Amino acid sequence: MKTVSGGDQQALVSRLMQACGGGYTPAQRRKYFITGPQWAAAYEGQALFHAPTRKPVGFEEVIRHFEEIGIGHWTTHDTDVIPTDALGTERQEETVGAIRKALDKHGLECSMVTTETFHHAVWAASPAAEAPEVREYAKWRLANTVKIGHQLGARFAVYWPGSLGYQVQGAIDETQTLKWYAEGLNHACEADIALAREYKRDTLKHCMEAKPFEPAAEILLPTSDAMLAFIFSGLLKHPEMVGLNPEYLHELMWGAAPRAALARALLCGKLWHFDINDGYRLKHDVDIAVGLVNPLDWLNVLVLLRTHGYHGPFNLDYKPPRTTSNHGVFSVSFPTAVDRFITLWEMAGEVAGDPIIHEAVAALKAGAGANPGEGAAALAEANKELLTLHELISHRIFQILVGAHQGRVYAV
Ligand code: GLT
Ligand code: MN
Ligand code: MN
Repeated sequence: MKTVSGGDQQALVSRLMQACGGGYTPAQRRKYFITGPQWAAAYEGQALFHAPTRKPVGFEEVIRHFEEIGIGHWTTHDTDVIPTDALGTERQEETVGAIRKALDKHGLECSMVTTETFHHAVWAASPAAEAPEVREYAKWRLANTVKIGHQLGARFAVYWPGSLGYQVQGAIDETQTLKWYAEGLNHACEADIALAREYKRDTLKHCMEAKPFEPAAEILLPTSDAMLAFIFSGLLKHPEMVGLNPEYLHELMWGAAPRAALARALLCGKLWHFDINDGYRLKHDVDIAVGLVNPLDWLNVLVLLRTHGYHGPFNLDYKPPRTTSNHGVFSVSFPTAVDRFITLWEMAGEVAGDPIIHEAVAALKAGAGANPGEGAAALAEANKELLTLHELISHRIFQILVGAHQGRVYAV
């Protein structure tokens, strides 16, 4: 193939995107409660061993591109859009005003706000640090984010305590640190109650997000299950205001089955928000876009969510790879992530309505009709042919994933 020089490269990418087909229109994409993070779109490709590969992108540009793509909701950290030293100043008010204008102009809504409590040096010992002034500052930051949330019309606030932990052992008291962390959340909820009254809005849904490691080596609330225990521990003054924002990859990172982790959150009535992405088990937080690594598992996750009435938000918390250009972030990365999600969601509807799966599940639930008093061996024998249906169901789900249920076969 002949070389592809500068100006021709975007044209090639566009032509091959067209050739891929299978895209949805912006109007179709907007029907889903999909949310696009400022930080994902503006991620420049940097990491501990990686220099940035993309140029900075501001919120106006992100919001404009989200409109073009058909992503109807936008999410942000406080410091994604307001520099730390401008928080609480006139510049914050100006920026919030400019964001509102941009959202209105492009027909987007801000659905979620979150406080950056991990990047700045002030959080070196976490927002629940020993120094009382750091904890006071953290409380102020959380309340300030809740205020920004009300000003922008958000319904959710997310808390990711990635720095709530330690690198070296024995330096902090875990029980005390968790109590201090609860004080921060309590402050955010109480500030929210007052602000909701002032802004004549409902209080936000406060959602905790777990990640098992990184950036702290050991994290005090490493899993969604640990967070459920924390929510119900008695430390929170308003446990009814606090739920979960699980992230698909963060559950995989500790070796969990994401679907089972989500099921536990659903059972507790705490699945309120969901960060969607993909990656590998027992590895670091690569934040690959949804469906590129584990499409079959993703399909099963969405079957669970569809059949239990969870319809979003689905927050595209992934990092466009550093090999993707600024142009590629909005022309390839975001639209294809959204389209894979929609495809998997619709397939999940096919799984949920599939007559073969229905009949198999019903038969399994009916059982063999044997007498429980006949003993273990007799019961096992009575049910053994029925149990082959487990594998048949799994095969059927695979068929739906690859379109074989619609007659897709290969000429062999
Ligand atoms: C950070 C983290 C994400 C969280 C964000 C919310 S920050 O990018 O890796 O998983 O959702 O604070
Ligand atoms: Mn996340
Ligand atoms: Mn992640």
